[in-house]
Amino acid sequence: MKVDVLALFPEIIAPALQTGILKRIQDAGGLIVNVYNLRDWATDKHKSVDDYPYGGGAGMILKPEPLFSAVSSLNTSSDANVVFLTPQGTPLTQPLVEAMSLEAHLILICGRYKGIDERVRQQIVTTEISIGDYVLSGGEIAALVLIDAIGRVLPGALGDFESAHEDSFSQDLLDHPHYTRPAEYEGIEVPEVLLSGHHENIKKWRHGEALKRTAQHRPDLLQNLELSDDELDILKTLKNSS
Ligand code: 6GU
Repeated sequence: MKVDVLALFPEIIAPALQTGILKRIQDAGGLIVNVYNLRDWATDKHKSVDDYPYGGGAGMILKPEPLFSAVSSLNTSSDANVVFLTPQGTPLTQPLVEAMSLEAHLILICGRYKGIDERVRQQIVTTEISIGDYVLSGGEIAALVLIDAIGRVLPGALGDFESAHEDSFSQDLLDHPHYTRPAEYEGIEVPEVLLSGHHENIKKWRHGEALKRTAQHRPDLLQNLELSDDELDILKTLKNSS
């Protein structure tokens, strides 16, 4: 997969790509990321990429010309998914990440200031994505979030391929608690079932804990699930204890 990023602050993105799983998948050839400065496509002598909004109001708008020429120089075979990172976009979810991970070429447009000229959105943007209901100062960090989330599900990214499928959200529930050694820390003990070696009981305990956490932190996720009687019983004990 190839990802081209158009940004006003490429230096926010480039260093983060040089670490961990993102570096490994790039070194293995599974992912190519190029980060470009949109200013390289500015046409005037001041290299300006933004301008005042028609109709007035606060904030600056990214001009159409640099974005049109940058995208046409990067999208030579016209088959890229041109993604605009914006708080007005479709909320990013794990299924959307997995769908996007199957694409061959993404061009990510990072906004700054008030936004981009609407003609860019209409004519060249194919997907608009938001990473959550809050406002960032620019799309660079959102682009990084998207690249990280996609990178880790690409084939070969995780040493243990299964671990991506055991993730929180791959089963529509939040993750269960985890423990490592020591078995007792400052008097706080690891739940006994985890030391029992009884795989069936461990699996049951983990599922129950995942269910309880989801009910406490993200009850909205349970609306999408058909819960078994056993699962409903677990949630009932939660209600009685709180
Ligand atoms: Cl994609 N961009 C900005 N600027 N703010 C955001 C966002 C994106 N997603 C959530 N907030």
